[in-house]
Amino acid sequence: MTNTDTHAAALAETAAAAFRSTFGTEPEGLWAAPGRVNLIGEHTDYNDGFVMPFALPFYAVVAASKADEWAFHSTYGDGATLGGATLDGFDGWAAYLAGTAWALNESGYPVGPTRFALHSDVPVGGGLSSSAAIECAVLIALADLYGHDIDRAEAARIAQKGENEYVGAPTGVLDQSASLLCEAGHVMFMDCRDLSREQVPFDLAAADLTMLVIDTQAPHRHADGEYAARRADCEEAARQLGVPFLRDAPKHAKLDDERLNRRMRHIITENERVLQTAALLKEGRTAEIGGLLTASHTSLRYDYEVSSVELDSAVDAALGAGALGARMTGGGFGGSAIALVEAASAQKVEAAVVDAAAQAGLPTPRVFTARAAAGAHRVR
Ligand code: GAF
Repeated sequence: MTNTDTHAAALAETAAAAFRSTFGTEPEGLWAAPGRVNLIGEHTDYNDGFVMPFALPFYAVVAASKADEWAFHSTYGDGATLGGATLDGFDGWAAYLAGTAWALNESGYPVGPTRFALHSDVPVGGGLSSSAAIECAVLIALADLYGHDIDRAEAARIAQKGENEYVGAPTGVLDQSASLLCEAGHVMFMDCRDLSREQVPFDLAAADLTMLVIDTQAPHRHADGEYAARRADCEEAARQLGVPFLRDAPKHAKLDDERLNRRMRHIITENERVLQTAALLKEGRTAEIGGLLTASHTSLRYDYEVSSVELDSAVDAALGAGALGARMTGGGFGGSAIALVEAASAQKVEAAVVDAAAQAGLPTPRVFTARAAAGAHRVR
């Protein structure tokens, strides 16, 4: 299986056309980076724990050329082209581009003014990593244009630095690693302590299985503040235990504070579930991971408290209609859920999820079938 994608190539031609009409010249190259689903291992990344994402065939693509000034054009939003002599002061979507260039400079990989046209079909706000996809497309474009050969794991840390320090979102390294390091047809088991990883074959069709992605279409609510609060809880729990990260907490650790105890329990049990999921997949026992996915959701819902009424509706309806397992994926507070289903019951599960949302007066979810796609790559 090659690490290229015809869909990414088609999207990249749209970025190239936008580049030509905005700047009046051909771009020097086209680069693509995907969104992701995290199969399991949620909120473990900033606890030095385990994650298991795969790339989705939705991509952020950039057409880019070296230039005299920075210039950022996007096919979404108001169609404006933003830019200037320096990288200071960008916000909204442009901050993901400027912040990545800033982080490269800060990390000892100097890059100069560049023109970009950005196009993306990663659903914005869907919890499928639309921002990291932009960062990673920009990062590999700048590395190529300015002649830097950067190890992909280090590149993920650099993209994360841009998001943490320029954009100001205190996220972990899951999304950037997924976008840069995942391979087509595989799910990636990764240890966030050292970014060591293993590509595990993930051929659902061969097992007569389907994975549905259910984008609840619900806006993220309080996502930024609550995410930071969960991080702070984990740091406080680790401090009280006297360990560097909750990854290091003993299995039966107990804290007096009831809330911190629940946060800690989620991280400890979630790391175990990732290890169990990886072991089952490596033995070809894919259908048996369903219970672990559902247990992950229960833990995120009650112990970690990052689910939402829309995500719970989707998960409950999927399980009620016979899904083998279902859970929210990504940061939570809206966004997307996944459901592992026998291929023959995919339509029934999809109908049940849509029906449950309608009954509860929730937005109509967008449901599609996941495929483990190629990670970030140069298109031409
Ligand atoms: C978001 C963050 F960006 C990731 O770093 C990760 O913490 C995830 O939420 C939860 O697993 O996607």
